Amino acid sequence: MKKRLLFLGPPGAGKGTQAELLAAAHNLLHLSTGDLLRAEVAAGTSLGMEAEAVMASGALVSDELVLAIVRSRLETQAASDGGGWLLDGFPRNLAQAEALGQLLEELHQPIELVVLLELDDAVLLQRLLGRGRADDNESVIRHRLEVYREQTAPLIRYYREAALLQSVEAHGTVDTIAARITDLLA
Ligand code: B4P
Repeated sequence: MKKRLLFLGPPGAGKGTQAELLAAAHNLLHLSTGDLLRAEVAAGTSLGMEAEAVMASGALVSDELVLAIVRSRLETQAASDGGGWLLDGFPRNLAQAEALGQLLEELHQPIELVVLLELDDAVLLQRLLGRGRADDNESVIRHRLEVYREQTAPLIRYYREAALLQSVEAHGTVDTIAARITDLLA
């Protein structure tokens, strides 16, 4: 079974929802940069204070900051049991993808599968407005979708050319989508 995974997709596609289920089912380290950043904000660390306003606007937090967080988690995981991991919401742009590639080369842990969750903007908007997180109001969501199209969507081609990408239709119930993803892991 593939156990070094990356979830890609627009905000609200359900990356966090699916990643949590899959990580629990297969004992993978679930690394959500969004969750890690929100934890820093909640703890009031200097990193959190730097990230807070950026997240509230829907823009991306600086690459240096996000990379530092991911590097320390992946190094710890590699040094412990070397078990699998699932990256959720990272990388978000080409610079992050390239830095991740270098880090994984150092750790001798290449990505085995990139799962692209695909969903229409209208459904994304509905889901996010329903979730009601601090950064889930309509104008911020629209900005996050623009940022996704400009900075994150180029990763689709990047990972497709590396023959790592598989797409999943992200309409339907949580269980239906989870089954579609599980089929790709064999
Ligand atoms: P994230 O935390 O990554 O959040 P997201 O993309 O908005 O949501 P996700 O796709 O995980 O959707 P979810 O499962 O929650 O990013 C937030 C911010 O953090 C970014 O804007 C940025 O500022 C910063 N950030 C994060 N990573 C970064 C990085 N690498 N670099 C720089 N900045 C970074 O699902 C959404 C809703 O839909 C939920 O309410 C859920 O319950 C519902 N839902 C899920 N599946 C459903 C289904 N099948 N049917 C109906 N509803 C469903």
